[in-house]
Order: sequence, then C-alpha cells, then structure tokens
Amino acid sequence: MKPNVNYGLYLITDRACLQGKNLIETIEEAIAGGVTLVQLREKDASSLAFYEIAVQVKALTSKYGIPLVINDRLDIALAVDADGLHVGQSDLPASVARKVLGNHKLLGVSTANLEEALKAKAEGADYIGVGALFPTNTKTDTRWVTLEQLQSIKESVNIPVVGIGGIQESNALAVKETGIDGIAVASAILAAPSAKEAARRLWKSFMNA
Ligand code: TZP
Ligand code: MG
Repeated sequence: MKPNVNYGLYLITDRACLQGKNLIETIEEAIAGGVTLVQLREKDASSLAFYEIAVQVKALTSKYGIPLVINDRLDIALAVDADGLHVGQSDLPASVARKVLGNHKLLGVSTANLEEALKAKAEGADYIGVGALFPTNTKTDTRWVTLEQLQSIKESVNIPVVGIGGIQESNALAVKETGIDGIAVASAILAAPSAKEAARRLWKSFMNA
C-alpha cells in the first residue's frame, strides 16, 4: 500500500559523506533525530551490493515505520519491496516507472523547472524533488533553482515538493518560507559529527519554525 508520507525531513544517502562511518548506523541515528523518509542512493555499487544494502536499510526503515525510496533502480526497489522509487531526468521515464510500479508505490522525480515538474505530475509522480538550491559537493552535475523559482513551482504543481541541494540549518528556514513540503538533505546530516543531532536541528528549523 502507498504509505501516507511526511516529506518534512527527507534523508538522501551518499557514501562519500560518511567519512568511514557505517551507513546503517548513521541512518539509524538520523531517524532517531527525526528523519521522516529515507532515499537509498548508491551511485557506484554493483547490483549485488546495492541489493544487499537495500535489504538492510529496508529492515531498518520498517522497524521505525518510515518509508524507503530507492534511487534510480526500479529492479532493486521491487526486489526489496521498498515503498517507492526516485528517478531523475536521465533515468527511466516516470511514466514507465509508474506503469511497472503500479499505483501502490511512491514515485518521486527530480526536476529543475516548472515544465519538468508538470510533466512529472502528469506521468504519475507522487512528489517532486526540486534543486539544486544551494552550492553542494554531493552532486556536481547540478542545475540551479532559486528560492523564487522553487516557490513558483510549488504554487503551480499540486503534489508535494521537496527542496534539495546544499540545505543546512542556516538556510532551512528560508527554504521553508517558500511553502514547500520538505527538505532533502545528504551531507548536512551524514557528514555531521552526530547525525542524530544534525537531523534534530534541521527538523526543528524546518518543521517547528
Ligand atoms: N540532487 C540535487 S542536489 C543533490 C542531489 C542528489 C545533493 C544533495 O546533497 P546535499 O549534501 O544535501 O547538498
Ligand atoms: Mg537518478
């Protein structure tokens, strides 16, 4: 069944941010700090490695009752019975992903302008990610979206919108003021000395403002 999703504090995993820390332990800490949704994003893993880590992350998110979305890989999302899939503009088309996933799984699409946002919705996206909003080392091939553009996309597309790219405690309030539904964060949580504390502070900045 498609879960009822709180998009407020959306954790995106990235091994490069971990600086040797254990991925599963760090995700668990982040969940303890208030993360509401996890996207497993493995850019360099073999299919076997991605599958094996996805099984572990699924067990963890199920334990805490939090949805798990798999980045890029429809096969892995289905194989581990994840709650959904997230695709970018160069991945499997959203319409195809929706057809294979059926209507009971979440589908998210990365977008950087209104045209892409409306197309994603028309093709069956449950939510869109919009960015990059601020400078980030986590993804280098980014397109830029201003907070004004983000607000205008949110006002024009009536599905949940999650902001992404360089979001941290210092800018979370400005992002919230655009009226969007959540913040997607990798480094500000995963690379922090305490993922739990970093998530807790972001949660307060965005959800409690
Ligand atoms: N897509 C656009 S920016 C980005 C992705 C995956 C990276 C987000 O990571 P961070 O560390 O929160 O900037
Ligand atoms: Mg992708």
